[in-house]
Amino acid sequence: MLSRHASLIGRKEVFMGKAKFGIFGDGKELAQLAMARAFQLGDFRAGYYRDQTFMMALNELSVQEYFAQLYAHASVEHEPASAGRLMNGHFATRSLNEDGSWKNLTKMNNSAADISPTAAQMPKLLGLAYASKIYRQNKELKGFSKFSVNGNEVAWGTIGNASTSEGMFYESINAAGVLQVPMVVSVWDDAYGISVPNEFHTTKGSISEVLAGFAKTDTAPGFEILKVKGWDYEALLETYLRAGELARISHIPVLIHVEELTQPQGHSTSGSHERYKSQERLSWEKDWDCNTKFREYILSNQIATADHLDQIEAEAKAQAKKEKEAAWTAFSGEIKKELAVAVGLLTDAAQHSSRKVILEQMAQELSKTINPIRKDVFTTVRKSLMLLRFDSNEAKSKLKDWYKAQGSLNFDRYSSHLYSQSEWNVLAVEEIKPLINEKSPLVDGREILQAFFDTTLENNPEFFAFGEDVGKIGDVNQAFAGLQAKYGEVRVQDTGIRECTIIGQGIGAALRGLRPVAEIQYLDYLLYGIQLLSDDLACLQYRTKGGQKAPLIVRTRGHRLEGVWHSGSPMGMILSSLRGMVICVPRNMTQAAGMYATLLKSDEPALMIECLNGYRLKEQMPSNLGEFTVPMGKPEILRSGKDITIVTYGSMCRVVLDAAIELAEIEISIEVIDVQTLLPFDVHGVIGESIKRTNRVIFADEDVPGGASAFMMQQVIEGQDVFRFLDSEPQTIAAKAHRPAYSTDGDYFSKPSIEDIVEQVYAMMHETDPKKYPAI
Ligand SMILES: Cc1ncc(C[n+]2csc(CCOP(=O)(O)OP(=O)(O)O)c2C)c(N)n1
Ligand SMILES: [Mg+2]
Repeated sequence: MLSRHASLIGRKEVFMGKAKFGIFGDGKELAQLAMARAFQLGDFRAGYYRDQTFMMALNELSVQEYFAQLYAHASVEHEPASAGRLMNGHFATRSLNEDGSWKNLTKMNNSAADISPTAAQMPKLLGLAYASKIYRQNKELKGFSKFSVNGNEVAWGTIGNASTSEGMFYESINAAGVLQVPMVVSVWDDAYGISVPNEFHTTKGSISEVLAGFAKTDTAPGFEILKVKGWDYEALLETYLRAGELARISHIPVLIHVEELTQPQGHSTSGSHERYKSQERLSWEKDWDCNTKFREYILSNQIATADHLDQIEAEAKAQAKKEKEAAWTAFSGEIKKELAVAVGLLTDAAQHSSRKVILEQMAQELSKTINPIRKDVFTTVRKSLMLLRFDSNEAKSKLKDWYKAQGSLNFDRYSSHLYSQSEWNVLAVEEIKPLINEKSPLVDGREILQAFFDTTLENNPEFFAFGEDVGKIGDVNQAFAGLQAKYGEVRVQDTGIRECTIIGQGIGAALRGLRPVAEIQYLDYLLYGIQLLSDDLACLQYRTKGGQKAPLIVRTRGHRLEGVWHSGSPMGMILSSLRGMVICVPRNMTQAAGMYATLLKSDEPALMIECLNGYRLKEQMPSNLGEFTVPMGKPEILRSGKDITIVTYGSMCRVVLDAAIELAEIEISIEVIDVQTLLPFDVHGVIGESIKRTNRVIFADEDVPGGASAFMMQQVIEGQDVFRFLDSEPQTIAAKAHRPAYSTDGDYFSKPSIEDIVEQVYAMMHETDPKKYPAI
């Protein structure tokens, strides 16, 4: 009843204009009570916006916190799930202490941080369940007692009936069946997805029927598939306790199809369901409302009297109202205080200004705002500072100082935690140089990686790797060759061809203290997983304001090889969608091994793009593998020069270095810089310093024009104050806008070649000194 009244009041708050949007859990209460009964400490939930009752039943969400999120109260204390960063109905518990260290998750009720895209909770759910399997099977993880007790933890998922149409849902279900992980998925079936009924979503209109082929048999493992009515409390309890037991004890995945749920207030505040539901359906929903049915059940079984239930409801309603008011007072009180200070400072500044009348009027209007938000305050202050631009007095300075101080508070409120703010952030990892001398053996690049993974598997029990062909053959380029035989299938694992859930498997496992390397076989196939990386992993720390972390390393290989789908280098796409992750672009395998070591010492998620053509190139084997680290955000000058700086990364380093040799023969001196990591990007301004020496710069890569080369240019030109040192227009060199055509000729005419670089550099020199460098 408390949850129901929170929903009913919530909708009114939106219609009164106190919140922008509302989506509520009414009509799904009873099943969630049953799920909460079966949920145990250490378990995880990954679900969606209907789960408020479950969270409240576990005492992980108060009604006050619920309303704080509805109002977008930008405060961890008041809104612990997202600090006001997410729409209402996005639930999360805080796995981390304030310093970013892990809490003891086995002593908590855990909920992974929700995201809005339908079904995108599923791949992560798979990973959360899979972590239990790893903890149970890898006996060396006994010391990881903060995260698991013998893998007994169940991952509980929830999803709407309509959202099961997404590919991610089926991919996750299949993977869970293959992996046999303790995952219990509840489908809250209210027969609709917004306005669209089940017949348009699901073959046969029933998800449990469609999934029947996944059911386990006496001889073949699979799913336990259960069906239950969402208003039948006894059956719900029995179903959930049974599901929990099967998953917990035997690691059998379970699907619970919860039918006959309702939406008393329709889908959300965006519309009314009277528009698309028949009168018959609407009246059925009224009669079969789970709370109404529960009341009938209690009365008919004489568990409580009608008076008692009325009293409970009245108390629940009063409590919901009281907590709503407390949430509003806390939220609006903070802003009203800021508003009062701003009005005071503005009025003072007005007294000394020739724009007194208009400034006073602005202050007055601001003070009269009904339900003010921060935007009202700061719009007025910023507009007034523009009006005061010719003034110079103490009152104006005070206003300006206050505005500046609020700027850093607002940065913390709305923009902090894109990257880790803990002591384990990547920038804090100390550089340790690789030990190489003339006696160091010359080996294939892939052997360096293989040796690195070998020592890491040996020394870090929480480290493991999985992906397509990673297990038995040790990945398609052999960096894990022989390591499954040495460390077992739990540590080095083959998966199905399912990039999206490979990523989800990694996210879920990393959320539970493990250090997975999830492999995507080729960079071009990252597209299958990039939605999840973008929507879930990259923004995880940000959207929980440091409440959760998942330091997953995604390993892939890209750049130069052959053809449209094996040699793409879609770095601009990656950079734009994965802010919040570290993006490593090592030029060789020694650098890659050092970067992996850095990442494993940090708590940030990362994407590692190895050079496809680098595995068989010779490199010297360092003697301190696993120890040496490559600093993030620190470019390396590969060749010094005085005429032009060329900034590049990955496989293009060799192409540019070869071009630099040819250019040296015609007396053009090129400084070549490898950025090494695109995110973070050159944090100490190494490139800017180089440009101050050469006064010319070209940003080169093999992405499309305007992709990552444009990103690098923006970072340097806007971020490193070099514009005034440039004697030539800064330029980019990129691949053609189309994907690379097949074979060597296709590559030559699609990607930047040595000749392309030589000619573009020469043209730049020609422009500066046509006599010395006549047109070719
Ligand atoms: C990928 C994606 N597509 C569309 C939406 C918009 N959307 C939000 S909820 C919803 C309907 C979901 O219905 P269902 O899964 O049955 O859950 P219910 O709301 O009925 O509980 C849609 C289409 C979304 N959030 N994500
Ligand atoms: Mg639905």
